[in-house]
Amino acid sequence: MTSCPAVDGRRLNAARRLRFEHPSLRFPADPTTVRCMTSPTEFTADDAAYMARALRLAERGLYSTDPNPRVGCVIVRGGRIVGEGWHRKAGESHAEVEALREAGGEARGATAYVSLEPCCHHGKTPPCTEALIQAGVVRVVAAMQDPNPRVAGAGLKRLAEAGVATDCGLLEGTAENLNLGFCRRMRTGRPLVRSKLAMSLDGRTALLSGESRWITGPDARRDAHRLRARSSAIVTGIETVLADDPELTARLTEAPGAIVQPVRVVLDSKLRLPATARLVRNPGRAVALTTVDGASHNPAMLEVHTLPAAADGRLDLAAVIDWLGRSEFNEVLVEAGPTLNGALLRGGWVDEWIVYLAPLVLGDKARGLFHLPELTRMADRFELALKDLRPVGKDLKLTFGKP
Ligand code: AOF
Ligand code: ZN
Repeated sequence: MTSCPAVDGRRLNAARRLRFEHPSLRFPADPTTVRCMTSPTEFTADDAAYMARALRLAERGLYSTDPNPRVGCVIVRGGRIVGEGWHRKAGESHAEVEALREAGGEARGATAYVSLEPCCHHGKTPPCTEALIQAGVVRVVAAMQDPNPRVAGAGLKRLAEAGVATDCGLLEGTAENLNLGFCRRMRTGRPLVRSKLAMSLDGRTALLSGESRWITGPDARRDAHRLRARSSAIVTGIETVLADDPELTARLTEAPGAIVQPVRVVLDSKLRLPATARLVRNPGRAVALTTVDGASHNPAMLEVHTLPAAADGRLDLAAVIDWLGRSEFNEVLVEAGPTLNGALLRGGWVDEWIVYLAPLVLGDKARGLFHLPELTRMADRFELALKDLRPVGKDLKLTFGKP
């Protein structure tokens, strides 16, 4: 695999001008993980516009493709779009197949723009490479290589061997950002982990009583539901469940398509999760991760997985993150209290900290975001890097990542 060669300034600018803006796509891609295969290509402004369209189509699968990536495809012949498609749901047709279906006979001699390298393996569906070759497509432009080891360049290779011209790396960063979690899992076996927090102007998250609801306004809460909807799983701690009894479902009125509800995962080392908890009673999958023997301590017949304990008796977070990856979760959202967030910060397990800052003051008795009792010296402080900042209604949304 060779690294992606830089596109020259003029062509890159055309691509940049056409880069669409979407709040979920602003997080910069990790440049060390962006790869493509082919040599520099004369990408034109038209190429960039069609790829931008393919990326927009891909985005329609934001809430529904799990564990698959979001992928869009545009088929163009004679300067005209003859077919469009996107991947809606795992097990259903891939973006290319959808677009080819719409293009019909007009795919012969056409160029296909795909936001991810076409697959060449038999998964739940047959390989897209063969569908493109059979349809008579003469050129395939991919935004990025598929990080799935079963594809990883072999899709473009297969196309090239069949005489199809292939190019890769157009709007690559945007494509990568759309599937950061999928890419992370394919490359490392672990998911992308986000933690969502809400705090007052004085950095407090809840009153001492534990009362923490409604710190932020309706816009921020709607935004948080979007975060839930795009996540494969929501992770919380047993203390939060016992205190707040959250539902942990994604409730959105403006979703572009169906929402595949995230799996609710409770870190519950002693298996105290009551069968009456709302996140258990509600439809959909709920899982307790515990350190005790799940079979003998499980009168409520919950889905329980037993994982190793850390030295402090709580769940070993490395084992938890590995389990989340093995469960094919791409994006994991943590919605938890200061204890779990403190442990996650301490261990460096979170990739994105999303903090909604509400313009209110909760006072000295209220709790902070992170429980880190061992932190007493300035030298031991944790530092984060601000990645994004925007108002959401009356609140401010801050996104932090690793420095
Ligand atoms: C594409 N186009 O639209 C998508 C691709 O089990 P399957 O058959 O659905 O295959 C899933 C894998 O295919 C997934 O892990 C990723 O590598 C690729 N996804 N590929 O050509 C698409 N969604
Ligand atoms: Zn495919």
